Amino acid sequence: RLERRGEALGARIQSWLARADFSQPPWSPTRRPAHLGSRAANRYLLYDVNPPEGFNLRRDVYIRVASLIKTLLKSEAWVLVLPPWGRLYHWQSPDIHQVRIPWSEFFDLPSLNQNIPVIEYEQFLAESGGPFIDQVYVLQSYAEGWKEGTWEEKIDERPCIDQLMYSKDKHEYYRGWFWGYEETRGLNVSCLSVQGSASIIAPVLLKNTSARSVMLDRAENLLHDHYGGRDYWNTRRSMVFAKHLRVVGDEFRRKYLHSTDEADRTDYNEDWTQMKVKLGTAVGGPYLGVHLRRKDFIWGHREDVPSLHGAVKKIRSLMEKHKLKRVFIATDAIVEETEELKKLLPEMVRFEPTWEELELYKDGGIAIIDQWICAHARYFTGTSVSTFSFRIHEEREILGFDPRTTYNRFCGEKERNCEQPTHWKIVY
Ligand code: GFB
Repeated sequence: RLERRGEALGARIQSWLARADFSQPPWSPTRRPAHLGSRAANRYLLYDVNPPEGFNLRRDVYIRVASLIKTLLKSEAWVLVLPPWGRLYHWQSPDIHQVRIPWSEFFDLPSLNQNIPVIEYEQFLAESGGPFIDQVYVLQSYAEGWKEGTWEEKIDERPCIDQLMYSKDKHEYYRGWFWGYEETRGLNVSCLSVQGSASIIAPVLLKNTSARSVMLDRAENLLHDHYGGRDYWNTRRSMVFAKHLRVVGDEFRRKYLHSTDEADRTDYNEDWTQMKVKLGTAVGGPYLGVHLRRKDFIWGHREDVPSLHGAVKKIRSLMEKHKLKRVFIATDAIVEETEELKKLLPEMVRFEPTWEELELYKDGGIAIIDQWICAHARYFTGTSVSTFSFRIHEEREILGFDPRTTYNRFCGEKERNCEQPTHWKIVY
């Protein structure tokens, strides 16, 4: 049965790929900006993030690196190599192969390519001549820290502060994690102390090195160029979820939550550049969407998370206030906790994948399906400081929801005055 599902999905993906027009990617040499002339072939930018960071912070780091690529493209033809997904701390489902996952399993590649030129790692291997990365820069902060009150943007080649996560093999190549691709080797590794936004590193890449492939490790050390600005939102909009995951989420909405795009006024345009909805026009499905982060947040963010009883009390009051009979809950709670939740809130609805579905979509895909369903709710409440909830906020902005139905969170048990997060506005 699993094989048949796999084949069906494979066939669907093949048919989307067949329909997509890759003959002229927006960044192909023939479409290069005239001022770049017909200069040498692409240079490749690769990156990775601190291993303990989760899926949704990594999605934010992509936005920062995309902004750097846009800066580089003003001078040279660079391509971003998408870092394969895997070995994430939170992806703990047993017996499922969760390394070297290409981006196309979670995101729509043609959509990403409409914003910046991107390729999968396997394509990089095929077209760059083998598993070699010419230069690895490990980004770090400054050993001396920064003096309060004197923030300045700077970048300098410095001795590595922490022990390098790369070691030399007998051929003098650097070996490291490299997203689970054991055969990949680095030719050169050095450390850069950086304090500033992503594009601060552009002059180093353009002038200080002629390496054709450059990897930035610990790329989360780069800040956003213009957080919440036009480029930020263009990149964020281009991160369209893979269609097969959206289809599963939509089917679930229709079947269990009486929610369809027509009735909810959440029409989706496959081409994100054409999707221009006004905030406040989306109505959303007749259910309350909830993201209840548990696991490591219970001890890691003790002040911010409610008890299960506290959460259910809040959920009931929101359902009453907004006259909603249904509630969809996305949560990473352990089985014992979900059992207790079900007892306290028997009407709750969850997306509970079969083992086959989990194997097919993986933990990342299930997280996306949960986010997609929460994003379509008439009213949403999430968990304070969870990037999982933040990404739902953004998805709802893109769909055209009134921010008042979006930026809400559970309060911690001891919080007296639980202020909701500041509203983010789309700035063009
Ligand atoms: O995505 P993420 O970085 O969000 O990590 P936070 C949480 C991971 O847990 C998700 C799973 O990527 C999912 O794999 N998860 C959490 C869920 N909630 C749900 C849910 O409702 N449904 C499903 N299907 N999966 C970060 C941590 O967590 O918080 C960092 O990753 C750090 O290490 C930071 O601790 C403060 O932002 O919630």
